[in-house]
Amino acid sequence: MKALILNSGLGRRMGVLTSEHPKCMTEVSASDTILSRQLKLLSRAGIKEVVMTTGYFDDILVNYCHSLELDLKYTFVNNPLYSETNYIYSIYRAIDKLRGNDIVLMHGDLVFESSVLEDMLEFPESCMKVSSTLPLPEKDFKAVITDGTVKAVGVEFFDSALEAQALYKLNSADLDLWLDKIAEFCENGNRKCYAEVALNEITDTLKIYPFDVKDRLCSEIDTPEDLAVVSAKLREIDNRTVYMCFSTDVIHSGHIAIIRRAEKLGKLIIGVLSDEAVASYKRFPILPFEERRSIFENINGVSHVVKQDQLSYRDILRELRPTYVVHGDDWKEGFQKPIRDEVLATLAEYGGQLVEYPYSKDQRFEELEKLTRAQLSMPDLRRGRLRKLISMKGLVTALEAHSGITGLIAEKTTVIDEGKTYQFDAMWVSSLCDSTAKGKPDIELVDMSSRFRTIDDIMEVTTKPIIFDGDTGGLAEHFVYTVRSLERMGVSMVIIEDKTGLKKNSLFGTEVAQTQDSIENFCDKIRAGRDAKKTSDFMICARIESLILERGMEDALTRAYAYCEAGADAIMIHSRKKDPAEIFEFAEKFREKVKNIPLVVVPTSFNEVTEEEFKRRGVNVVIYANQLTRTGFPAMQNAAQLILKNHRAKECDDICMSIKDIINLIPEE
Ligand code: SPV
Ligand code: MG
Repeated sequence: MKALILNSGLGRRMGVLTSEHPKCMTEVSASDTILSRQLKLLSRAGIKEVVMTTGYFDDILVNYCHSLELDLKYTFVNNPLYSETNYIYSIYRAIDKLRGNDIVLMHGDLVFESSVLEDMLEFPESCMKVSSTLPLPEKDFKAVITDGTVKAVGVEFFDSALEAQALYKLNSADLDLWLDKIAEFCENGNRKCYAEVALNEITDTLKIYPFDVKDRLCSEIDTPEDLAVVSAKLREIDNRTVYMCFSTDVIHSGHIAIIRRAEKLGKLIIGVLSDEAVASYKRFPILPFEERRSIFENINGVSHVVKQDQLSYRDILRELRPTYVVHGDDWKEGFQKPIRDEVLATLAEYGGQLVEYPYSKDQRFEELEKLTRAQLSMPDLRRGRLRKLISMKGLVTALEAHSGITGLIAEKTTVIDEGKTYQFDAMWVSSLCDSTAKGKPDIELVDMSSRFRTIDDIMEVTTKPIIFDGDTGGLAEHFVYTVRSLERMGVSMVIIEDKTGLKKNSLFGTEVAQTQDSIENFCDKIRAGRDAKKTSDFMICARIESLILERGMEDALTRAYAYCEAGADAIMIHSRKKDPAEIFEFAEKFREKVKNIPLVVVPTSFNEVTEEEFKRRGVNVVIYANQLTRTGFPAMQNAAQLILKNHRAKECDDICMSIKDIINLIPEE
């Protein structure tokens, strides 16, 4: 593809502005002339060769082009009769340099925005710039459109016409036909008409399609007034900003392609999603925020990088007010749709625009993504993630899981509310629910091998961190083996409670006989566990039963400090009261002394307190300990009763998941 720029004319209507150089050298901005802008845009669009016709101030023009030091090869063709012929003759003189090439043809006084050229070059057919939104000019070019193609170009046509400019992309076969006609005209002495007069004679054989740029800038400069209007528009274009947000830690060619397109729309600002926001909807980022930020900072064409703290774009768009937001069109459906809707609403507040490009799936990227997910489920990567999430988010949530399927529910359930996405951060393998699933009481009856089997089932199909309910931890001599096994499996935290003897579920409180361990014994157990673990990732959490057993706040706090001293990585305080007052009091007093050790709560009874309030009060882990079990079993009992009552299954169909859905629930890998 070559460019043909017609620069033989003088541009008398520009007055003094063209007294020392041709019109194309008129400045349109602080850094560019009409010509330097054209040439830079051509070069950026990948054009390597420019044929330029010259006339007035020929030498000045040639020297000027070379002085720009662009990566372009020039062929200058002088029209010695520039003052008495039209550009039809200039083109005629350049015929040898043009035949057989695809070309983009433009008048030397044309100023257009980069996307006009880029998009035109991507248009598959020969085409001419028109605008369906601009009014028809009185004296300038218009194109008559019939049956979807350009039938005639000239200043005299008004019917079925659109505003047009001498900016064409011509495939070589079409160009050659036009050149033949131009040659015929010039050789018959017809050198003063527009080249389009020759074109109009052959529009039955040569199809030129209208390329509608609507309101995008593509104007010629004929007068100082035109210059003022175009310069102002260019200033507005130069001030345009584009915003894109990325969460990825693997950049592929599809991302680069979309960045290339985005930067052409204006100054490109990249938002990089914070670790917390990524973890909330996707998967734990392999590369932390700072790394991801520096990758984008080093991509050519990126003006600067900002942090986007949440999945919602609303706040950042209100702050930056970008002219455009660019995104792949994949978010029109699915879980990102509400975010897109919110972007559209926010852009509408100030007149911004959403630009969407077709989303290109990249096979290698998908494979990498799959691999990354698989890696995240591996013990070494999974184990440390709870600690990281706590320090990243301040407060993490865990949902009970007692099987592969409940693990998948804890892993995948997503809720989008007001542009924010919510998922559970971790899973709780409860002794109550694990025992219940096996039809056994919660009295440390289910042995460790069976409990480990449950962990294994969950681990096989999920990636999120696991918190294991270790009951009393058993004897200190046994606990060290449990610690090592759990750590090896990739469990992130074990919680052991300071009870001894036959443990009963805490929610019985003092209704059943339960013995609290001595501080000394329990501290010994914590110390033994601490010494047994091999990594700092693995956490031992000491659970205090003083409030459950009604031993008072002082006892709870004394134990908390002692357990921290003994090396507990976290403290869990439990209560079975509906009123959260004692939990709040504990949290407040504990935080007065201990700042950095995470605090865990299980709000089964005090369930009116929100996560936000817990966070404010210094809690770091909220465990929803049994809700899947407690909702699942009544549904199953109901189904069993319906079948028994009706002597058939039809009546319980309405409450059943379809066979198709159940089959599709778990996709094969
Ligand atoms: C469990 O879920 O097994 C627990 C929490 O230990 S609680 O049932 O509240 O004691
Ligand atoms: Mg338990």
